[in-house]
Amino acid sequence: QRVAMGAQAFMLPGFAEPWLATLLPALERVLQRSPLRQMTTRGGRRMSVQSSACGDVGWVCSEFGYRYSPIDPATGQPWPVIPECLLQLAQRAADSAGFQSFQPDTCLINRYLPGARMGLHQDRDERDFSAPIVSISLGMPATFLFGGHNRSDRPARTLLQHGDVAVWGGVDRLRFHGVLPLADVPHPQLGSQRINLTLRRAGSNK
Ligand code: MD5
Ligand code: FE
Repeated sequence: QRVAMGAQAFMLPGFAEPWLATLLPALERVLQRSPLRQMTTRGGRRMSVQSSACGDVGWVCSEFGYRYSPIDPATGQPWPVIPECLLQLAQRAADSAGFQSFQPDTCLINRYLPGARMGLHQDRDERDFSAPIVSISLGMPATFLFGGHNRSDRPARTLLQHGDVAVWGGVDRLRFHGVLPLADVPHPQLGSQRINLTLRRAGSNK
């Protein structure tokens, strides 16, 4: 099943389910090496989500701006590698949405606790906008806001639930998007949190 949200934006309900039994323990191992932390935006405000990453580079955000770094500033070490099962899931999802041979080099891990949100924004810190972005939702459901190419375009709302995968690329790659404040409806397995994994091709320069 594939639900179109745009010409090249798709929601794949439950697509991650066959991978969850291996994905969740693999994610725990990644977070033991590069723990979740709250980052500060360019404007000096603390983000309400907690973040980490894996891959050749990881997205880091500070008062000095946003960039992809090969080193986790919290540990001084390279980021953990992207687990094989996560890579495979992302590639299969990209294929299903019409993006062949997706080679992600980074996965951003965002944890939302009740009340956490993400304001409308565009993802434009990657070098390569030709690759899609694959997003995997785990834990509590969240209302995703899918806007247009202008911040003022009224966003559509989609519920993203445990195991859902979304893929954005091509003409939809730079659309504004965000997440409404998370309601506390504990998930049977993951409890009072939502974890979102976004796999991207940042185009590392290392
Ligand atoms: C989330 N995360 O649910 C979302 C899912 C982020 C972020 O937005 O930047 O960490 S990724 C949604 C996304 C990515 C790229 C393009 C579009 C949506 N889009 O065009 O709507 O934590
Ligand atoms: Fe985003």
